[in-house]
Amino acid sequence: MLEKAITKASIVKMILSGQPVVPSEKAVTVFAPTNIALAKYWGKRDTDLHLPMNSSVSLSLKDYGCTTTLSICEGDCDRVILNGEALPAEHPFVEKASAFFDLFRTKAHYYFKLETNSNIPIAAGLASSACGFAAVVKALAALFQWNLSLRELSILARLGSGSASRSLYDGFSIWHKGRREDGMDSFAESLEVDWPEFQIGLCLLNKAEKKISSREGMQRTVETSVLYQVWPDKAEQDAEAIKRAILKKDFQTVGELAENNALTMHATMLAAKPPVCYWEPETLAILDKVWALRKEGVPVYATMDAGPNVKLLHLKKDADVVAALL
Ligand code: 2P0
Repeated sequence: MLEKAITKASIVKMILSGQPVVPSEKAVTVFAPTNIALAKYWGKRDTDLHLPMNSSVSLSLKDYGCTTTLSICEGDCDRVILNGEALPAEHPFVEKASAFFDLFRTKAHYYFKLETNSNIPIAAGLASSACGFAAVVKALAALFQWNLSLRELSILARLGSGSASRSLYDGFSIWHKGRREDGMDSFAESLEVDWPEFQIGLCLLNKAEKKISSREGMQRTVETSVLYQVWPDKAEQDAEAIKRAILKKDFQTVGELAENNALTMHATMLAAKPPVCYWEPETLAILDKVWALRKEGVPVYATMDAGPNVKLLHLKKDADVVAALL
């Protein structure tokens, strides 16, 4: 079998060419926010490089995410401490982190100690992998003092987890799907909009880890859902329209498009074989309440990711009404 010419390792090598290979700092601490997609990323055209079928748009949550301390480890393997608990080497989280670190081990074979504290539940559809990998990339860049652009850092974060490309930024960002085979044009950038009135309320129904990972759910949808055929074009149009509405600060248009985009994504999952369903009865109950509130004239919209929890899009002035709903 022919070996793939473009790999994660070859992309990292290209981006890090000429950058320091010896750490400058003993330990660094960084924060990366989690992000909620308003136009969703669902489906890959390249599963190895995490190249998406469509562009996506998100808003980072200012106070929610991962605080990560990274240092060089004296031992003979990577160590991961998650929310104060040292994880065993065979833990899937450690294996995932180590596989990512492998891409960055240069001449000297460093091992890393990764201490992460996350104030959001892990793997519950709250983009924990997005802020996790974004934080690791930010920390590596600080540890080695790489002189890289945000665009390059976004590409590196994408290699860990697609949605991590967007967690490099505060506020609104767009992840361009790109067209190149090597993914060098598939990165996120800030939309540079200051819109503090736009808020996201989190309706936490279940903190448990999801039964089907996004990665698996996404792939199964791409491969088996007849409804997925309409997704890439619709999602691309939604991302562009949502971006334009954000730039105009047109809340109603953003809300309507974002809710419809999320419901369409879940419809594609339901048509997968076997079905991918992240909802629970309470998810639908909250949606009913959102729609009733809208009928009463309150502009509130819902979005859901790879989990049962509902995120409510609303304006700051309606925060009390929305909080009462939760
Ligand atoms: C998003 N999700 O745009 C969409 C909406 C979930 C639903 O990005 O395989 O954890 O690591 O690239 O980034 C979750 O997918 O998947 C996700 P990988 P990731 O936020």
